[in-house]
Amino acid sequence: FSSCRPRVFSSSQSAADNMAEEAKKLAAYSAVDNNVQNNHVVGVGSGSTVVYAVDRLAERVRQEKLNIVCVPTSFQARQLILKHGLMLSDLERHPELDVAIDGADEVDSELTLIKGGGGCLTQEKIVAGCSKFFVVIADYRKDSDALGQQWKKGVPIEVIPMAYVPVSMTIAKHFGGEVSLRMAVSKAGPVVTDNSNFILDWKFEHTHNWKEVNTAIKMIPGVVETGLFVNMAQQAYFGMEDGSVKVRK
Ligand code: ABF
Repeated sequence: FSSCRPRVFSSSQSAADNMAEEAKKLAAYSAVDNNVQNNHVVGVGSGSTVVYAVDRLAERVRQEKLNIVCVPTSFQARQLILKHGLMLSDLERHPELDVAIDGADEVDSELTLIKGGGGCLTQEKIVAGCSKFFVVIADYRKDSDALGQQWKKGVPIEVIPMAYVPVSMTIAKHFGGEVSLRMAVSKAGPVVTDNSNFILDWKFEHTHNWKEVNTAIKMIPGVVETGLFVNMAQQAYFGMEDGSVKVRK
């Protein structure tokens, strides 16, 4: 099974978690209502916030008889599309998308993102890169002035399994911080992505020129993709604690 499976909250989740869930729904509904039109090809992201976006997409298709096609970014996204009876497609049939809607782990003031907390960063970045318009949806906890302020788990980096040690050493040597192999919850072994690769989490110590760092890390032999999305998102919709929606452009 992919690591990009929707998280299941226990019934005893705190009031704070309930508030965050409401905020996710607010952001997702607002982003879908303001950016998806009839005959659109829509990139569907991964994670728990996107679940609300797909709910709203399906509702609008039913109510407005919209003709839309969905391209998934993970096993989880594909399952969501199928579950809602939405039209499933892929990049072979639709290499150019009208809009991609996806979550994020953190969004800074310049719309630079950390993504990949759920392990789906590579296909998410490919689909976002194929879209004319890329919209991020998130609750207020992801709204940040600088990467690392809110999200403490570091930048996910997808690597070819045989290279994870030298890649870890190179990143730590050139950029500092700590690099760890992402282990499955069971600790029985490493997380394996939808592309059969491993994930490293780089806990950086200070802010960087993220455009330069992203390029440099991608050049390391064995690196497949980073969770740094630089100059890719056009808008971010944040559901706020007070029930409002903040849009960053
Ligand atoms: C995907 O889901 C990932 O890129 C990101 O790490 C994660 C966000 O999950 P959630 O919406 O559950 O916070 O978008």
